Amino acid sequence: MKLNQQKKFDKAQFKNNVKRHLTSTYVQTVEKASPRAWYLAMARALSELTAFDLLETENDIRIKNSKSVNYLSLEFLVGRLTGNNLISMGIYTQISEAMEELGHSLSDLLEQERDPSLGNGGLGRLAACFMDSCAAQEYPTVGYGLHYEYGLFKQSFIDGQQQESPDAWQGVEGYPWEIARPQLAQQIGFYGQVDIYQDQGRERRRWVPGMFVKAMPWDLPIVGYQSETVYPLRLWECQAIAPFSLESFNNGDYFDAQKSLIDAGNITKVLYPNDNHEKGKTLRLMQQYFHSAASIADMLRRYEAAGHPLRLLPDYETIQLNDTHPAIAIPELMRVLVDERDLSWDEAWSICAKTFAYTNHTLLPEALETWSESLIQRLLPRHMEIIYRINYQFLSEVRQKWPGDVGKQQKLSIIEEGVHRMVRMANLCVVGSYAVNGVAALHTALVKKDLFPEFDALYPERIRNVTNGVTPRRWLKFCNPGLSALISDKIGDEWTGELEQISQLAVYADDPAFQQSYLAIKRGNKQRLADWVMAHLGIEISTDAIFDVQIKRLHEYKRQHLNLLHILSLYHRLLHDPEFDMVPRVFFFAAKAAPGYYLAKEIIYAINKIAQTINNDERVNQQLKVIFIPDYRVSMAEIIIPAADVSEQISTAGKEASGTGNMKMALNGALTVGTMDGANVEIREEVGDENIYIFGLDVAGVTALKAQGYNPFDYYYADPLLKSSMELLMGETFTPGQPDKLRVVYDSLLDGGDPYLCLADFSSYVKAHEAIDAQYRDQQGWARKTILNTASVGKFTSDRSIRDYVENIWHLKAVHR
Ligand code: 26Q
Repeated sequence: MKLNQQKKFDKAQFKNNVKRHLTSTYVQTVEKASPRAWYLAMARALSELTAFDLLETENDIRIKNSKSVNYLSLEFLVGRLTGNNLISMGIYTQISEAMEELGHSLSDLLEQERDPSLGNGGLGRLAACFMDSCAAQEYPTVGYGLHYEYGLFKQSFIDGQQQESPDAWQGVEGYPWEIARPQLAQQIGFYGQVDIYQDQGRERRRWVPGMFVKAMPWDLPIVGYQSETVYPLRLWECQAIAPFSLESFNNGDYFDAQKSLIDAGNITKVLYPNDNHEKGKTLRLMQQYFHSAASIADMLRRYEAAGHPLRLLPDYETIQLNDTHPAIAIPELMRVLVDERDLSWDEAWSICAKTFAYTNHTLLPEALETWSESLIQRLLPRHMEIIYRINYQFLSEVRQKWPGDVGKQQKLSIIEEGVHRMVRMANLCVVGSYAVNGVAALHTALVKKDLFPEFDALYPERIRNVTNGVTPRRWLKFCNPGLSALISDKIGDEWTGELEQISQLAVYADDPAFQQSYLAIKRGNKQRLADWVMAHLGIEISTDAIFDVQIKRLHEYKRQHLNLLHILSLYHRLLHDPEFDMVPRVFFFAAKAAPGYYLAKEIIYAINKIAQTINNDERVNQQLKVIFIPDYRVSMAEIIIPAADVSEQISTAGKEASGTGNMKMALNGALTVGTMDGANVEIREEVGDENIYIFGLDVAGVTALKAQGYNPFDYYYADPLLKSSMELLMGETFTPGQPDKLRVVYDSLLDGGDPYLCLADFSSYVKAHEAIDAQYRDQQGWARKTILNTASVGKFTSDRSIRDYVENIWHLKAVHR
């Protein structure tokens, strides 16, 4: 790998470029420019440097003649680009000097960048880590996503209740890293009808859309770590084709003409804020089709320009579907091949079925996407016909495999029968893909056993595992410079490109000097977080406390309310048990709730009210504090994760597909308290049972308990600590003057049946935390465990995940520039 940027970097010229952007792009004088303007000018100048390599990569004839992956995702939660791209380009120090000479501190300027909030959570962040790893290892890649005007909402609190406000992430000045590609714009149709016509004696079909919009691409440069490779993350923005339709304008239908304008602007206006929940709105399906159609058209444009015949498409292009959100790409590619490129159905299907691969990210039934047949029929009439035909052929395969078994046909059919017929997008994906993967070993096993057992029988090799990973560049090197330097000092810096090397640290786990350095760095990171909390929330916390962290979207299955019950149990014991002694703890939460998810919002409210009371209760607040960090986002994670002592991964077994925060925190030396769920299972395998706190029911235990009939009251009455903790939720302890305001949470756990088994796992969870408390008192033993966590999680680099995709699914080769 080369360090080309470093070689060709010309500091004087760069400084001139920054000043040029400052004055001509952002129209501010060098003397009076704000820090934000300096950041913008700097980022623009850097973006220019990468644009050159982006074009070079794009035009590289070796890439045109190699196989590429097209990563289709409705979300890419990339995080701030500037700091990371500087590290990848290898010019962090040079730029820091250059900006210093211009009178600015680089780290201050980096704080000016807003997070591009183009994703909800895990799935979107995974896509971003994957782009980083593809670029670092130079596997030809194009990421395709949407250019939302408003990303995920910003979160604030009024009296503890979540408030949402729109996040115009680009700012008024525009986002300096993006590059407009108007030459690559596409036209996308909606609605209309299907025409049947004769062509040389053959009956053919053609979709005549009733409305068109323009898909305008914006490229974000994904810079390969220490390489000259820059791949595009191509984000489509929806625009109206023309200011308005002249014809309807002339007819006097001025308002109708404006309507197309308004509709078009709406399609990429805002990211849907649901996480692990589907809500079938027309506009969401329009987003999905808009994204798929533009991406398929762009892929074919590149492919055809390279001059290869269509029948060889699967040898040169593979399309990875990030969950079912881009599933409509399957019938779209069929439509283009059959209707527009004149291939026979069978030729087209044999191409399609070797091109698509699908990643499943959830087993939750409420998150599996279905769309009403009548909606698809209206919006995309030709696609509906194609789906019927795919299903017809598929069901004949099912009949061959299980003759006479109508039940199997009903269960596997892409169309769900009923009063309202629905299209099952997951079934469409499994039928239309050559590979289907789960995202952690346990998850994949459950996909085979519970979600798609018949598909697994019908297509035995199709379902496989690729365990998720995270990029060590952002999630260690960049966010934890102290620890990174310490590691590199001991084992060199190869680990940034090859995280498996980090296992060499294990020999230092018992070395007292190394332990001291390691703990000192952790304390420094905790101080950085404590300073943030003081500056932004005005709450004082001590770095002597254990920093206990749960940061993820708010969802019942993730059980933030189990964490809360544990906190209530500590509060109860501190107040009522004079013998009780605990190491001071600060519990950190950060979580956004989908705006329509009532119980999730009530849980946030409960955490906030409990935090307020406890933090102000002089009797306990030297030992116990609760901090809810508002507006969780990638840049906030970069501050919290390096400061974590304890990582809460406490979902009901079988519900969390993988988790990736668990990997980031273990890498940064936090000890996991977790269930046998998702990737926790593999983290335990790697770090060893002594270095992780596993508690609660496993999948078999959950299944057995549910089968026997779970009654939360059994646990409630049998465990006095649980009962006392729960009872704190009643009355007005945390909501003075407003009794029973937290009752919704209490009720969900008792009358509501506690669907995620919080009460069943409570006592085992409390015990795990007692063990953590005891271990923390022995700092040497703690240091050993935390060092061994860092040293043992090399497997969870996204570089390894991508190599797994390459070897087992994509079958493509790196092209080194
Ligand atoms: C669907 C339909 C309509 C609107 C929105 C959605 C939607 C959006 C986002 C549905 C689901 C998501 C996101 C899911 C997600 O983030 N899943 C997580 O994926 C991670 C990466 O594989 C895993 O680590 C997590 O376990 C999984 O929950």
